[in-house]
Amino acid sequence: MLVTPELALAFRAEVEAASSIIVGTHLNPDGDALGSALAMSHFLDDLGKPHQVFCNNPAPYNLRFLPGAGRVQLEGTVPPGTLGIVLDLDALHRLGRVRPLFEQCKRLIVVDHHVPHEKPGDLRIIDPESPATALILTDLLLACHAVIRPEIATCLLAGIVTDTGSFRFPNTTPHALTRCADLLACGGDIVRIGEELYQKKPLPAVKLLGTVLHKMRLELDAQIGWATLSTRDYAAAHATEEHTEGLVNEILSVDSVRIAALIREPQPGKVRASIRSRGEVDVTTVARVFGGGGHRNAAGCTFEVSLEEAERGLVREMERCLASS
Ligand SMILES: [Mn+2]
Repeated sequence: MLVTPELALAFRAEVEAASSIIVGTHLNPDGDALGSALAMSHFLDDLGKPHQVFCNNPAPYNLRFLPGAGRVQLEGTVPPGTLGIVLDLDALHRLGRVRPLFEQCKRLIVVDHHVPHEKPGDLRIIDPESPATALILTDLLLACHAVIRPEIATCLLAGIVTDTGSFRFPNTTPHALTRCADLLACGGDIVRIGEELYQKKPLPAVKLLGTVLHKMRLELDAQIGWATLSTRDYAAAHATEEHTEGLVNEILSVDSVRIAALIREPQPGKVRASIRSRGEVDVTTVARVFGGGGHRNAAGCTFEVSLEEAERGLVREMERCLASS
């Protein structure tokens, strides 16, 4: 395990010595990012340490239930001599617009589980093997003999649940499950987490899903699936771009489909595509043709052409990608 007593002591000493602290995480925060930042905030509360929480974006819809989600500030000022603590972040540019605040800090602590590219920070608590930053933080807080209140437990649990895909991803380790059991024992609200993250959507998102399923097209023995969403479709569902989240996975859930795409124009002239694949099929090759990128099984790109033209081009490249894999 990464968090040694020495590391916990060093962390504790940095925090004790600081007269003011700011906590931050990456832009467009997910459950691990926000859960970790808010758990840290509650921990600092318990130490009586004045602090502020900064992020490029406010808590997204599905994370607003996290205890303390309303604390997130989009801007502010930093007193001289401040200690910065950033979580779930491997490079400072991922702080977005709040980056200058953390660059003004006298000292910087980084708690993260990404493979480090840049190596910012004076004290780095990094474990690329760990499934979630929230898991590293759980170990750290326990090593600091912190009292894990139910609010803290819920934030940490939400982080681990999110980054392990609800314990479905290969990164679900025995240690992660053991710590989740500990967090449950501390009063972590796993029922609420399940409800808020996976069983609740705003009405426009559900309506948009209906449109996607209705408009879905399949080709090559239903190995390629896609749908387009026009500006008019968004308007009819009273939806915006954020309601698109996860919809492409519904197309990929068709058992025969090996490549899925959702091509959309939420606002006139703003055409984007999300591309997903199963197994060995590498969709970065598709995204790159249009100047985009991503990972083997999840990529994206933007277009300067009409929705119809983008659709034609993308389908052609998906066919090519499937033929070559
Ligand atoms: Mn994470």
